[in-house]
Order: sequence, then C-alpha cells, then structure tokens
Amino acid sequence: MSILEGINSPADLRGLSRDELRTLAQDMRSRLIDVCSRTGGHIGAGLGVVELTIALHTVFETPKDQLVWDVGHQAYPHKLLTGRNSEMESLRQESGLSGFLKRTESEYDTFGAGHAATAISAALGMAAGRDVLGEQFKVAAIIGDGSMGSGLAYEGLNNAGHSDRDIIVVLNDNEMSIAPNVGAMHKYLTSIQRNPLYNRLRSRIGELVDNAPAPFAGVSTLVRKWEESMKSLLTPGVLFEELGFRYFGPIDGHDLDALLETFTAVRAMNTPRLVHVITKKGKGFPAGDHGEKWHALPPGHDPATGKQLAVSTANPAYTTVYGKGLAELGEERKDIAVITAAMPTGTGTSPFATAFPDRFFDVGIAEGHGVTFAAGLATRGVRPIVTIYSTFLQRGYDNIIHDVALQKLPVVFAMDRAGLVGEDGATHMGLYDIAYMLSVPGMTVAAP
Ligand SMILES: Cc1ncc(C[n+]2csc(CCOP(=O)(O)OP(=O)(O)O)c2C)c(N)n1
Repeated sequence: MSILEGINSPADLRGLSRDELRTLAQDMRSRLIDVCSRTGGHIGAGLGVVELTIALHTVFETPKDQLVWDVGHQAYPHKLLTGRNSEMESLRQESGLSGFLKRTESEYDTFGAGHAATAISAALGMAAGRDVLGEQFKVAAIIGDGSMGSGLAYEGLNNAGHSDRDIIVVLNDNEMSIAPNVGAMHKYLTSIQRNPLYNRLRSRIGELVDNAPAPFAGVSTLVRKWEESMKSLLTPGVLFEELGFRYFGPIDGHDLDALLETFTAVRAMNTPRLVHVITKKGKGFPAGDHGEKWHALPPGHDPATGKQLAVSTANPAYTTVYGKGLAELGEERKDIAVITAAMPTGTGTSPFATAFPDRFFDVGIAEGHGVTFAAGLATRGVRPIVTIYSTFLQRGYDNIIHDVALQKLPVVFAMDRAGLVGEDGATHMGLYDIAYMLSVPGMTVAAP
C-alpha cells in the first residue's frame, strides 16, 4: 500500500516522518498525472502545490483551521489528502468530484471557488466571524501571483492588513497566470524573488541585536530604526509590510522542511502575515515543467507527453474560427483593439496579439478594469473588442453599465464559453449573459 492510500484525512499526515512526507509527495504527483490522463483537468497548478498542500494540512489543524484556496483549480492535491482520493476518477464528471472547490463536497472546502481572487476577502470574513463569536482557530488564504494582480485581491489585502486580525495569506508565486503573468505586481514579485538579501540581512540583524552584550544592548532601538530606513533600500519595495502584513519569504515551495518550519512559526503568531512561496507550475510532469502547456489538459491524453490520444476530426472550435476572423479584421481595420483578461490562448486572441502587438492588451485577471480601459479607448476613437469568457465578464457588470452603456461608448463584447460548459461545472457556466446583457440600456445582443 502506498503512503497516499493510507491517508484518509489530514490527521493521518501528522504522524508521518519527513521522509514519509517526501514519499507521499511523489505518490501524489504520480496519482495526479495518472488520473488526469483519463479525466482531464487543471493538472499544472496542482502539481506545483503538492508540497505546499502537504505542509499546510500537516501544520494547520484542518478542518478546524480554515484553509481558503483561491480559484480552486490547484485543489486536486487538497482533495487527495481530504478523503477524496478514491473518488478522483469521477473528477469533472456528472455527479462526480468538482474540478474546483465546493462547500457541499467536503467540510475541508471552506469556501466555494472557480473565479479568481476571492480568497483573501473570504478568509478575512471568516477571521472576523471567528472573532465576533469568540472562537479559536486559524485562517489561511492561499492565492496565486496571477490572482494577486486582481483588484479584488488588493481590496482584501488593504482591508486585512491594518485590521490586526489573526489572518495568514500564502502567496503561491509560480510567475504564471494561465499564460505568463503580466503587470506591475508581477514585476514586483519577481524582483523580491531575485533579491532575498533584505530578509537574510534582517534576520542576521535581529540575531546580533538580541544577543548583544550588555554595554551594547542600548543600540537595539537605534539599529531597529536603521533597519526600518534600510528596508526600502534593500528590497525593491515593501508593499506587503506597508499594507500591514508581516512578510516572510521568499521560500522554496518544494522544500518540505522549509515549508513545515515556516508555517509552524507563522501559525503561532496572531497578526496579519504573508508567506511568499515560490513554486513551479506543472512540477514533475514527465514532459517537463511547462507551466502554460500543462495548465489544463483534455481527457484521454498521454500521461508522458500530455498529447491528446484521439485527435478530434470534427469542425474547428468556435474559438479558433473567432481568433482567425479577429486577426483578419485587424488587418482591414486599423482602429480595432483587442482586450483580454489573462486569457490570450483560451479566448483565441493570440493570433491578433502576434500580428498587432500594439493594439492588443492583456490586462491580467482584471475583467472590470479591462471593460473600463476599453471604454477609455473608445473615447479616443479606437474600437475595442473585449474578449472575455461569459462567466468572468460577470465581474465587470457595473463597468459595462456605468462606463460603457451610460456613456454610449461603442465597445464590442465577444463572450466566449456561453451556455453550458460541462466539465468545469457551475462556477464556469455562461448561463447569465443573455439576461444580463439584454437588460443593459443600448446593448445589442447577437448570438451565432
Ligand atoms: C475572475 C476570473 N478570471 C479568469 C479566470 C481564469 N483563470 C483560471 S486560473 C487563472 C490563472 C490564475 O493564476 P494564479 O492565481 O497565479 O494561479 P496558478 O494557476 O498560477 O496556480 C485564470 C486566469 C478565473 N478563474 N477567474
């Protein structure tokens, strides 16, 4: 029996040795690669957080402590450790396990998810609820670097940072959204990764000051002040600390010892703290750690190469036809610009992006911003085509009404994945678009 087969709940992890936990990580990767080759699914994100998931469920007293995973597409390892290993073959099928998080599926799924960037807000609500009712447990939100560029994540951080609540944010930084990540937050995180000097220096200074012999003990306040002023010099920024979080990192997210030790120390504290963990999306996939390629794979693929076994001979996908048409239109009309929210491949806009990079805008996971940005373009005579999945455009609804419709600005919304979407389940259904678009003043709705 493999170690994984002996895990019925996270409580079983807590008696394992470090070596057994490392073997468990290998078991989990093999199981995910094998099962996803039949079911398909979001394998890349899960492979990247195997050690992180083990460490969190070992150190935190789940299910009493609340782990709040953002998006939920990285939760397959969490499912493996929370009593759902034997049901994994039913992943993403009718009446089977959800490909995302679902409160009705398990008490370990503390918050339903499928859309990005809700975790910090939900976790803060849980922490506040705990405090209102005088309860004792820990709350940790786990969010990716792509989702951290989303406005909602920033709103959560801003609200949590100076709240003095006992809350932990784990930033899972793999430098990828679905596609390579974009934007200033991404650049900021990369610069922290490349410059861990400040953190090393800070702990050295701490040791020196704390252990200083009696005649020098008085220098401690002075040194701390100096440390404070050096902070901004030694790091490229102190965004999280300035937002009220104690920052820990960057930590190698595949080093179980480092993760277990850090989370043990961090769990014991009780003010807002952020742990910055560096992981590799798709880690351990036999054909290499190609983050974007292994973000999601279809059912029936070769587990060694990721290639689909039976290639469909059906008509080309809508998305492909749309992408080709868009690129042709871009040639004809120099006033057209295309906006995507972190999904150039999924929305079929990559050919346009390659042909007309100056008129293509990937705004990151920021649908609302993308809509208002398009409205701004339209005020200058540019014709924006906002290409966003039906379900994710829901995030931009007020922007559609307030920034586009009321100002009578000519913006085209090309909504992909409308209607029933199948395997991705309820969070990804494009069920509301006809209703929500038809009720907007001045909107013309057409469906092919
Ligand atoms: C509001 C919203 N927009 C777009 C998506 C599509 N989407 C799913 S995962 C993902 C990338 C998330 O990146 P990150 O948070 O870094 O997590 P990683 O995949 O790297 O683990 C995107 C854009 C989504 N789920 N929700």
